Amino acid sequence: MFNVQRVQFAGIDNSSGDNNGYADFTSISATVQAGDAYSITLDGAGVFFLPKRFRAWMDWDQNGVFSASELVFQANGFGQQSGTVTVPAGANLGSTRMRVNTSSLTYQGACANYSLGEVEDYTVMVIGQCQASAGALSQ
Ligand SMILES: [Ca+2]
Ligand SMILES: [Ca+2]
Repeated sequence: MFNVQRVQFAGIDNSSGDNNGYADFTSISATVQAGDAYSITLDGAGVFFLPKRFRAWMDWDQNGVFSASELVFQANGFGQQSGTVTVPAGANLGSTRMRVNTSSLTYQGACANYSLGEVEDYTVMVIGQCQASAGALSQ
């Protein structure tokens, strides 16, 4: 047991427990706006004396590859870890895959196979920057 226990990001709040290495939660989605920043919190379960390393990627260009520049979060410790993810102003709009992982002794890549940890995928819907405006009451 060494797994991603809970993922919170932009409306996603999924307490998944142990999914035996990998879980496809792409049916769960968050909606984010290009150019805006959102908090992310990842929690894990494991062995008390091993720190947990967390990473998250967003496939902003939707090319099916998590590149180094798409690593949006990285933190380690014994408890839950939080940070901020800023959606690039130029991110492609629409369905974007988010991948999170946890590992112990070293950080792992987005496509790594490794023994101690877990990987989960989610969907992030990127919408365009809101350009609303409103007038004031004048007399
Ligand atoms: Ca899990
Ligand atoms: Ca990509």
